[in-house]
Order: sequence, then C-alpha cells, then structure tokens
Amino acid sequence: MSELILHHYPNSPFAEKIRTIFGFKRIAWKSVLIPSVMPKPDLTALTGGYRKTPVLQIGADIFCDTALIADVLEARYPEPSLYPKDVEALARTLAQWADFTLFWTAIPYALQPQGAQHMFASLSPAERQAFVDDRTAFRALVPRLRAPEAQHNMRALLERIEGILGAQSFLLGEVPSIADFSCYHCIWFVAHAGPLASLLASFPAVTAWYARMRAFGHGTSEALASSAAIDIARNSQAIEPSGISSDVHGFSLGETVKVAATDYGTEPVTGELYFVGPTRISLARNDARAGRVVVHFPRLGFEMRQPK
Ligand SMILES: N[C@@H](CCC(=O)N[C@@H](CS)C(=O)NCC(=O)O)C(=O)O
Repeated sequence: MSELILHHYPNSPFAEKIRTIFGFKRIAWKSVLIPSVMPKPDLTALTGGYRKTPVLQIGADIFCDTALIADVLEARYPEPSLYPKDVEALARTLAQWADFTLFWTAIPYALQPQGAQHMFASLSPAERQAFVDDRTAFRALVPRLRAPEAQHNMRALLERIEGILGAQSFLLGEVPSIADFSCYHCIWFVAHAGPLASLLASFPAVTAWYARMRAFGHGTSEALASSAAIDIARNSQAIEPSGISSDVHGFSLGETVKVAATDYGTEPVTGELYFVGPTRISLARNDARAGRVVVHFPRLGFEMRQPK
C-alpha cells in the first residue's frame, strides 16, 4: 500500500483535523511542510492550482479538501470509524456546519489583536503583512464578522456545543464521529489564541471533551521533503477508479474541464475528466515536475465548468 503524505503546516486548523484523525486511527504518515501563504510551487505542482491546506497525496493521487480526505482515510482504515452507522448523516451534517460556520467564527474570534499578537509573535512585520494580504484575497467571498459579533457568536456557538455534549463523551454519543474532528479543529485554534483562549474555561463539558480529542495525538509521522513528494508522484501511477458513475452535467470522460471550490480559495484546477461519482470528481493532469497525476475533489462545495 502506498504511503500517506500530508502536505500541511503546523498551525493550520484543517490540517489539525486530519492529524487528529491520523491519531484516532493510529495511522503512520509522511509529513511535508508547505508555506502558509502563496506561492506554494511544490504543492501546486501536484494539485494544479488548488492551494488550500491540507492536501493528501497517495502516490500520484492527490486529494483536496478534508471532507474527501476523511472519506479516503475511512476507506483505507475502517476501524475505528469516523461515521458510526446510526448517526452517519447527522455526523456529516454537523461536520459541514463546523467546517464553515464554526470555523469562520473561530478565525475572527482568535485573530482579534490579542490573539494575533500571541500567534504571530515569531513573524516579522513584513511576514505579518504578507499573511494579512494573502488571507484578505483568499477569503474575499466569506462574510467578515467584526470583533463584537465574533465575540458574541463564539460564545453562543460554544454554549450550543456544551449543550450537545451534556454528559456524553463525544458530540453524538459515547464514540467519536467526524463531527467531533470538525468541531475540534476550530476550538483548537481558539485554544491557541493566547489570552483569548480563556473563554473556553467557562465551558466544562467542552473543556473535558477537548482533552479527550487532544489525547488521540497525531499518529506517527516522518518528515519528507516536498521535492521527494513530487518524485514519488512522478514515479507512481494513479490507482483511484476512472470512469463515470454519476450525473456529470453533460461532460464526457477525457474532456478538459475546470474544477474550483465555490466558497473561498477558488483557484481552479484544469484537467481531463477522469472519474465522476456521486461524491467525487477527479481530473487527470500532466505536470512538468510531477508527471501524470490525478487530482480528486469532493462534489459538495466544488463546481465543474468548461475552461474559458
Ligand atoms: N474546505 C477545506 C478548507 C481548508 C482551509 O480553509 N484551510 C485553510 C487553512 S486551515 C487554508 O487553506 N488557508 C490558506 C492556506 O493555507 O493557504 C477543507 O476542508 O480542506
């Protein structure tokens, strides 16, 4: 079985979601550290333009978005499951809420001046400005919460999570589900916001649950250079399925199409349509450095168009 390679950086919340799933499933993985702002030439050699963090690589198969990455990990390592049978639909729905609504509340809450000062203490003024400029363009389509709303909403959403947890160990019962990992990475970011993290102390059930989630750890990882990851892609063949098993809005296999996220970070990827299923779109593309790779996206949250 080809090794799992995660392209990520330490303070990315969505990367923390996947690292914690690695811990939960006790997975061994390779760690490629990527820049937190554009340009990311070694990452986009693999993805063809997608720039969000994290990305999972398995040989010449490149998986974008943590919703899809979680599905891929579940298929390879079914136990323990991220989708307990009786609550799967609810878990996926709660995860989707957390990955957008909770995330885009936690970010402006944690990046208020006292939080940003703490998190970016090691950056030079020029690096801080580069980060602000990068993220302003990146999240241009997301409504921006001002500080008073971020403070109010963060507390209100934590109250709801506290209520959902009650006396349970995890959000949907006594075993974890994808909903826990999606809520966890947002709260993890708040927990790293220096003085602003003290808000969490008002929520004892959230605090106890946070400690249980954190205890999963990150599995075992070994560092890998980004150039070595590109070599692995070039020397591998895509193994994920090809063909069409689902409605594809009139596009045919092999046709050149463009796929992009519909929410933010909408840099498109152009390639030949390689596979379409009910939950996934895959494009094959040739890269000067990475060779022939197949880039996979979830269908929810992405759109496919003719390239102009
Ligand atoms: N829907 C995406 C969201 C990923 C996301 O927003 N990641 C943030 C980092 S936590 C990001 O890409 N920030 C800009 C960057 O890393 O370049 C997913 O589930 O993977």
